Amino acid sequence: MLKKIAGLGAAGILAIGLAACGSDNADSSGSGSESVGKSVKYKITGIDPGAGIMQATEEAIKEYELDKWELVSGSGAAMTASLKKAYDKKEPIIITGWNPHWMFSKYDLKYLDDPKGVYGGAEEIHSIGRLGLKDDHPEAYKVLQQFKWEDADMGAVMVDIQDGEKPEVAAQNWINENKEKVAEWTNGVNKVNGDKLKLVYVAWDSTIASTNVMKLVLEDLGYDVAISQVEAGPMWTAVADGSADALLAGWLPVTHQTYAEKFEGKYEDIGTSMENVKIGLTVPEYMDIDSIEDLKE
Ligand code: PBE
Repeated sequence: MLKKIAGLGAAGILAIGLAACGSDNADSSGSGSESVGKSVKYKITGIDPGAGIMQATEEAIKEYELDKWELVSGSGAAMTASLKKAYDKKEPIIITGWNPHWMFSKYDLKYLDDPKGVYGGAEEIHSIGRLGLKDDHPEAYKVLQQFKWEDADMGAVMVDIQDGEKPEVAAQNWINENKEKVAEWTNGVNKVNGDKLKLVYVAWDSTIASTNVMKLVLEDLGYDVAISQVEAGPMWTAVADGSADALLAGWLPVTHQTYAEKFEGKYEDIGTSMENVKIGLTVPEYMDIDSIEDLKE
């Protein structure tokens, strides 16, 4: 397959293109005689419209002047299905990726460099509670404050679910294998007697993992926990208006900045459950581009 063509004149490109690929000079690696943009029809495959990474990507399209490009929304599941389809055929694809995510262990992927810093740097995942949660449910509040784990922990739950396990079973498996970690979260926490709690979450694979684990940990302490799946905006709204007790996927400072600012003063930032998480445009390693700036060509 035709690889790098830098340095060749137009006639040379055409000749090689014809020789290598017949009359069809589409290059499936997203490089070579065709621009990356053309090879993916100027489409970035995104997720649900309310996700912070979608807002950041719209911003990136503006900042990098990717005038011909379009961000296509869908869902996390639809995006990973498209990724699998492209990857199996070594076709080019550009997606909105984040860590932790099982896709990085399943596929060889890379983030595109973001020299303008649109996607922020090292993000953190915050646990966000409604006002008054500390007074009403001090034991749950303390667990959320002590809740800290790492990429590999969440990754293990995600991979288990991806391999076909039910989320609550995958969560229980992780808890069984990580009793010391859970003991740190529940250190000094007293049992309760059936107090009701409601966690809201979005169907992002990472958040499905954390929410299912926390549900089981709180239930083990005697809480009666409901988890409710919503969109990103409604997730923040529910905590801000008190109709839910907490959310575990507050990605800050950049990813959910808009929500955090919109609801400032109406929620409590309880603590950070994970550091060094990341969002960004993501492509398979086999694609011959490295930077968002390469999308301009
Ligand atoms: N994510 C996963 C979310 C936060 C958690 C990166 C897809 C977002 O973009 O809002």
